Amino acid sequence: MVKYRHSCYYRSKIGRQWLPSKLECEAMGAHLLVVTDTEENDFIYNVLFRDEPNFEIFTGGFRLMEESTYQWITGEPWTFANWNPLEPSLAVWDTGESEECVCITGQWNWTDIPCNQTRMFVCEF
Ligand SMILES: [Ca+2]
Repeated sequence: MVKYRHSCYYRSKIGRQWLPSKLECEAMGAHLLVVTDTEENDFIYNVLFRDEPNFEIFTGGFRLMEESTYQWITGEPWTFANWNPLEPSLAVWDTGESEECVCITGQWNWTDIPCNQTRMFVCEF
């Protein structure tokens, strides 16, 4: 658990699909990571995953299948994003499988991926 500004952050020990990740955070009284500004985004890279440049984690960013815009599970405004220039793609490029969950990657940017993929995740308190 790491404290930063007004929140504490918990790194999962194992990877899960997005929905079980969300539920595990909620069971702890937390929510999946919500990144609301560049300082918090930098904290994730510079502190939480400083020694793991290839990390990939689920966040609390998602979209409804019928919509093309993303939102945070907490309902906080979507005021900041750090998408890869080619993202969000909304679908897997070759299979067309829908992508509805936001993943932060070690390439210093975000991508959307299918929610049924397995990733580590961060809970925010
Ligand atoms: Ca994508």
